[in-house]
Amino acid sequence: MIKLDKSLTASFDVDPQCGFTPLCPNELPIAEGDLIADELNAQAEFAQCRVVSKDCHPAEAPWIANSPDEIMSPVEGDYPNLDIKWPAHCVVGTKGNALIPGLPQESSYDYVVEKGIDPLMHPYGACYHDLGEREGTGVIEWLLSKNIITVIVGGLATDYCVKTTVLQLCKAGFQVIVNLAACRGVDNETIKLACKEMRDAGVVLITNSQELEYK
Ligand code: VGL
Repeated sequence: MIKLDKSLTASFDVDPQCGFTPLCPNELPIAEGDLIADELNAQAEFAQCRVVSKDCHPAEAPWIANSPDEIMSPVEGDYPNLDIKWPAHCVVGTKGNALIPGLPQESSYDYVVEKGIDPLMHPYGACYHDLGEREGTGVIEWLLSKNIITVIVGGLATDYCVKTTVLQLCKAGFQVIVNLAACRGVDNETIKLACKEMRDAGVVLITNSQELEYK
């Protein structure tokens, strides 16, 4: 069991958006991505505040794959803030951008991170707008202003945006707990690697929120 002081703990929902679920099969559907809301809500019970990040992408960008064979191929040209191509997803104003069913209204969150609107950047982590981690989104500063020590993280996808956000939070000095029942990932092999990378960085991985208790 992990004992948490609620007044020092935040809950962080990383990109829990329809565009990463089977509800939007033409975007980046992650198996069971739409089934994490209950665990995200459960982990939030242990936190004094709740943050959500959202991919807020434009409909057109150099990183958008125009055909299935382009997916995950490198982005050509001199774009330091774009790495590989993905199908269009989570476009602002579309269903893919919406939070998955079962979560609170966006306006009920204490802090909302919107990332990825600049077509020349495709960030994974929620703490920086760019892959070079120079331009902060403000969430680290906001968490510090709330005296947060521990952050419980869940969301989509374990092996991309969750992993990157978690490592950024670690680097910023927070104690990070990843709730695996509140996460789903793209690929089993990269999920395994992501878990190892997070553990090596000092992150505590839990199976589900029942491993949490109040101090
Ligand atoms: C994500 C791949 C591409 C994620 C975002 O949210 O994990 N993965 N864009």
